[in-house]
Amino acid sequence: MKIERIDLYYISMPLVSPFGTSFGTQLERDCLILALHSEGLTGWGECVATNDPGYSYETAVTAWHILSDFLIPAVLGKELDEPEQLQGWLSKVRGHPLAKAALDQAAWDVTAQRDGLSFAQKLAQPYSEDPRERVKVGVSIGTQPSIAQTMDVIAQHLDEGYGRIKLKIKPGWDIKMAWQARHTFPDVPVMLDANSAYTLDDAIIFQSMDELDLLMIEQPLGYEDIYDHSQLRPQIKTPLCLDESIHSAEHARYAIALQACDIINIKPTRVSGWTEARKIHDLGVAHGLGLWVGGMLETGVGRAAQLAMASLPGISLPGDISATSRYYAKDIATPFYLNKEDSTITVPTGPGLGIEIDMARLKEVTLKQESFA
Ligand code: OSB
Ligand code: MG
Repeated sequence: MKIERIDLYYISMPLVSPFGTSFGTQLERDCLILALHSEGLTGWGECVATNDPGYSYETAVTAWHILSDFLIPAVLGKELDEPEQLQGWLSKVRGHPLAKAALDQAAWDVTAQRDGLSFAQKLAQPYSEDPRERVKVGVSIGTQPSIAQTMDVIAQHLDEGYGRIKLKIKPGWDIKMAWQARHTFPDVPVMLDANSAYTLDDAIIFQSMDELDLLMIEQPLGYEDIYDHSQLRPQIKTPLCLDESIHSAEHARYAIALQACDIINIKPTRVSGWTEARKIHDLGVAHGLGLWVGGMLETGVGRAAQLAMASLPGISLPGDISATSRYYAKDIATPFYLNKEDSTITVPTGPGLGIEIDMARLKEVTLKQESFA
């Protein structure tokens, strides 16, 4: 499939409510949407780099620069047979995994469409098991103005049908809030995400949460750290999950060698895309790690590809893949709904991502558009 043309959209969408983390609070979300055209088909990708470099060094603006000046020129005109070829063409660019992942997603989508397969079916081809039809999901809840309000927000999401709650923590907003959540909702699976807000000296904070029977604590320490996590892990009972510091299958291998984590949050977008994410999936399965699929407030374009990843057989824990209405009143693609009875979302079965793009809505939220041919 010759890569004939790529369209890049810089979009900004209002969030239904502010999303607060240890690195800041977001009221609207910027990201890039990419359309890859080949032989009458269009593959879509979402670059989750956003307004600020709080989660990752990449922003929507740096990703625009890296994509338009380096990554897109490296792939335009190339013959794409299988999506696994793509990373080789991008390898002269160091880092910038979020920018690379947008192209990677579009390459998986367009080749899956050509093959008459869903994104999930194409990803699952090496495995003997079929991809799951529905995947378990939970909801990620940002920091709130008070503990009482946090309990209200949890109750509201439980009422909507979410069966797993993730709470963002930061220094000063941790033990009391987690204790209250555990005692208000004793039977609900609860996990915490620190987004790198602590150091090893804070081990006592995590030890004091040992008795809360938390599902896991996600990325308590440095955003590039693996070693200190390996030092913290034997000091606490709560399973330890890495997010930010795993950028590739190599990093996953280091984390496994150092016994730095029990669980990996696989965000394909954080590791340059689905080809690399699948390698991490396979390593995690081989070493008995817990695995789940994280999110970055994706639109339906990104959500569809997260769902495909979460449908793979080794994914063992609920993903951060909430329904469209969790973040957006009006999305740019077919909305996803929660199956209330089992806290799942149904994986699309149509060719590729299996979603319709609402082009009128996409244009409405686009701040800048450019085509490369
Ligand atoms: O650390 O998992 C994270 C959102 C933005 C940046 C980082 C993270 C998150 C989330 C939300 O936790 C996940 C989602 O619902 O998409
Ligand atoms: Mg996280």
